[in-house]
Amino acid sequence: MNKTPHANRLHIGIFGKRNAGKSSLINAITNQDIAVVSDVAGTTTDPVLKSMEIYGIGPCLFIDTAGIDDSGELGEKRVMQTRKAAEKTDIALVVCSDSAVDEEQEWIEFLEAKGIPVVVVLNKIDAIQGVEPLQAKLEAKLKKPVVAVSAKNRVGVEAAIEAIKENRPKGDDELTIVGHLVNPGDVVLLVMPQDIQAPKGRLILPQVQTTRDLLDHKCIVVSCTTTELSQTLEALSSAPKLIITDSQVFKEVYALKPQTSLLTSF
Ligand SMILES: Nc1nc2c(ncn2[C@@H]2O[C@H](COP(=O)(O)OP(=O)(O)OP(=O)(O)O)[C@@H](O)[C@H]2O)c(=O)[nH]1
Ligand SMILES: [Mg+2]
Repeated sequence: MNKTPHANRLHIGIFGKRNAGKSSLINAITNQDIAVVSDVAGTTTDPVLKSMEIYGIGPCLFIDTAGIDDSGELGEKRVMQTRKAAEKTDIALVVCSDSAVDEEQEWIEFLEAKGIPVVVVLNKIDAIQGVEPLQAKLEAKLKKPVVAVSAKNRVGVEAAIEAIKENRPKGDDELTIVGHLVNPGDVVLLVMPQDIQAPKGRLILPQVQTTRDLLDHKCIVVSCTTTELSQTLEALSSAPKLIITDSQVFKEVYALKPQTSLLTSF
């Protein structure tokens, strides 16, 4: 099991303030004392990775992180590291332990803006008076279901695992974006306008996911911007089987595309 490469594991990132019980929650979910737990705020400093097989989910990789509220020069560096960990996260667990969740709310927005599904956990319910009203209050504020757990007493852990299972991104088998349109060896051209609306320095998620999906289907993926379309078509020895582009430049691309090429949008 532990031979499963990192890339094929569901990467579960755990985020929350210092002392929220992030490391304890990993220990509770994995049923092992793998992460160091202590009542000293800032126990986990750098992201810590742990591979695990979870029944019903399969191979996972937990990413334990430093508190999102860490401060000072070193603290800020740790928060940067935590933000980097978010880049590798397939699904996030955001751990709260009381009613102050402004920072958690910001993180939920940050993660969701990256297309990362978020499961919110209210930890330490063994030490909270009136768990249900607090849970309801958090659900109303965060506009998301909140799973109540006690990592310490291993209560609610099954519900947290269930929430991960329900919210995780669909596996390759379930999620095929263009698989039904292509065959192995097909040349597929992605026309991606990198205009003012495109985010700086990266591609948007649908473009990345489509590329990945095509590569998984053994296609030959070629990409260009709208302005290089004619040049790109000339450079190819035959017309691409399929062209995928943004709906905003659909007309433009349609006018230039070889007759035999199919055209669709991201
Ligand atoms: N009562 C109670 N205490 C808990 C629970 N979970 C964690 N704790 C305690 O909270 C403290 C912090 O737990 P950690 O798991 O180290 O918290 P963390 O979020 O990883 O903290 P940092 O690594 O410092 O960011 C420890 O003293 C834990 O024993 C819980 O469910 N109930
Ligand atoms: Mg920790």
